[in-house]
Amino acid sequence: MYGATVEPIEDAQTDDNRLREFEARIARGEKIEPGDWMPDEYRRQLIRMISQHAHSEIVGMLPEGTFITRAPTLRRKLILLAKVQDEGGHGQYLYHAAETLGATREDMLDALLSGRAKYSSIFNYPALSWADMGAIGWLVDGAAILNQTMLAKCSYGPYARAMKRICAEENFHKRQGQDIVITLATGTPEQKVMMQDAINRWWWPTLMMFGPHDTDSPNSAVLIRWGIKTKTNDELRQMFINQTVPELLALGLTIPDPDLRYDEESGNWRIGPINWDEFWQVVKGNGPCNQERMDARRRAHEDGRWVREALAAYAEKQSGT
Ligand code: FAQ
Repeated sequence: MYGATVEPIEDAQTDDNRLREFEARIARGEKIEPGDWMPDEYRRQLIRMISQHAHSEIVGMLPEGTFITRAPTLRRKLILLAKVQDEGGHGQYLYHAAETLGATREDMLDALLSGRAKYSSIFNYPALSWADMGAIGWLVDGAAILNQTMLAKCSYGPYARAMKRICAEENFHKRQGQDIVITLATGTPEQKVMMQDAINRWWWPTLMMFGPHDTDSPNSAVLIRWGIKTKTNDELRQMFINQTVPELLALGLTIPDPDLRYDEESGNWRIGPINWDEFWQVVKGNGPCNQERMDARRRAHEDGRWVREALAAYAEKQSGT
């Protein structure tokens, strides 16, 4: 009875001390590693974010994957094939990073395939023409790079290290997107129309990718406190807008936003209102391609069943059990 009242107080004191030391380590810029003590909420937030990120990479293979057989030249086909394959690799690094926190691959995949897990809203939009490969590479990978360059400095070692490697590859992805956009925007009148149409369709969904405004972002405060995020959703979105708008305008393309204006005083490009109803509909599963994306992932998982079973049987045989 006596022990039962004393122990929780000691535990609470120990946890307070551990939390102080944990936060001091983050303040010193040290990385937190898998075996280190960490608050349960830090672990939960990281598993949530890293697994969503992994799912996004895997589902993100689908919009561009549909164009591998329709690339206009062999060279373009090889580049696109390599890019889509890279995204699959990114998913693997990220699932591994989440596993270091105790998440299992089976649980994460089950959450995705049963529709419980979130993945980036952007991949629920269709790729309709070859110009979309340019728009995805420049806009979507460009947005992902800004977010991931921040995450490469995050406090959790395995996530930060995965991000370093991923960012190097994403830079190549963005360049191939820019190359397609420049080719089409400076090509025939039909190519310019096709390119503009793709920018018109991908612009707003890309801005939504950064997540809700800071005032509506419940996770940001704790992520920033513990050095997982070092910039807010709105800060990164503004960086992306400032970087991308002048580059697209310089190519003679337009931005599908009648309210877009340059604010001399702050040096920022200001945009019109984002359609958050559309964003939440997509996040809730009602976007243009949510059903199609999930069907494709479930089919791929089923098709791969024999490989998983063969590997498990081989491992069992090797271990002699
Ligand atoms: N889509 O409180 P916040 C790529 C959810 S990788 C769907 O602001 P947080 C590479 C959010 O989960 C792209 N859901 O959330 C590539 C939360 O719900 P929850 C993916 C979204 O975590 C390129 C709720 O809204 N990148 O593109 C979205 O602080 C080309 C409230 O939001 C990452 O995952 C969204 N866009 O900030 C691949 C990076 N935004 O979980 C192929 C890592 C928000 O509480 C081709 N993740 N939600 O139920 C992050 O940096 C953050 O999680 C944010 C959201 C910034 C996405």
